[in-house]
Amino acid sequence: MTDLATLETDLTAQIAAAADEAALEAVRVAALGKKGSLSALLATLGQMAPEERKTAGAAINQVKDRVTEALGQRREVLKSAALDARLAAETVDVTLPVRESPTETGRIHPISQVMDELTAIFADMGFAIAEGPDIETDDYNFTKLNFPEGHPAREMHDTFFFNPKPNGERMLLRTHTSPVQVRTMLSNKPPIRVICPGRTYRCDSDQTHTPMFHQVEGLVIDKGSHIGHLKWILEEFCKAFFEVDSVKMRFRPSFFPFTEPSMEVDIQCNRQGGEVRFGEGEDWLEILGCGMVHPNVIRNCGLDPDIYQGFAWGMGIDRIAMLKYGINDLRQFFEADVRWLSHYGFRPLDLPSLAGGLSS
Ligand code: 2NL
Repeated sequence: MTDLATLETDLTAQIAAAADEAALEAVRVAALGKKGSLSALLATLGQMAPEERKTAGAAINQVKDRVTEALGQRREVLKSAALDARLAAETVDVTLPVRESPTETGRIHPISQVMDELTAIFADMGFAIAEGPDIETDDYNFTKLNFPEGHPAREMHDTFFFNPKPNGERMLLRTHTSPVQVRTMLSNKPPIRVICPGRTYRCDSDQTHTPMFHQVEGLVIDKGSHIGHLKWILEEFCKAFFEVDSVKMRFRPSFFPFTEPSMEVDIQCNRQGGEVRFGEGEDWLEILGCGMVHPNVIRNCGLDPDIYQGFAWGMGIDRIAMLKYGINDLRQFFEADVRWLSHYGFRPLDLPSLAGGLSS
């Protein structure tokens, strides 16, 4: 065999053996590139006699054409194999379900839900919502609320105090949300109708107490407000909150330094069968404390108690959330367990409203 025929056989074999486009390109460069084997043969034509050059030139060019043709065919085969491999590797199963979005999987904590329910109910009755700082002065948390200096009621609140300032003033974590109402009275003119939901703190921790808990308090100050208004508001609230047509309520005498008279309120319920049902039954359940605002408190907050009367109430949000949603362990509220939350939590786009149903 001539050198040319050997070269053609070699190149044809190399083309057939090229496993991918990069390998094939290397074969092409080695044959037809500037320094390639076929190019080198073509370069020898210059030194040949004219007759010899004619036949050799034609023969080399025919080989070059066949090699070029074989390269082209092999390139097409490799290209379509590469595409097949990519299509197989990159398949997507379009029948797989789409992953749920956070608006579907996220849950609202029952305490947030109950706060939203409370605010919807009272906003509907014309109440404003007020908030204030968690860190308060002794004056706003106790003194203005008619807790005498050194009175045992101050000790009963199990207060978290901060270290005293150089001037002797002691800041504290508010033990109730009442300082928010104090601030409201100091900065607003009556008539006042506010509710104040928020975090409160007492140094107490057991089965039924956590050092941080949630309260909502309400305050009405006006010229003719009386206990009848208070009873009506609380009744309307209980019916709306527990989603029943009627509730029986019982007002028992009690004591708070900031109200006179003071009362504790029970609602009638049925505890048979493990769960609590409202609007029926023979049992009583304490849900809140209330009373007429003490004249000293009205005076301490810059108003004349001979002109203005008011009433106020307060309740524990954690407790009423447990009652309404059948949660039996207070501490689970604060354990941040997503499994617990996915069971007891609420869907984020189902906002409580009186028209749409509070908890549906
Ligand atoms: C309870 C009882 C109550 C108030 C809170 C209040 C606030 C001001 C003036 C007068 Cl500024 N009163 N708040 C009144 C009565 C009861 O809470 O058992 N809370 C969990």
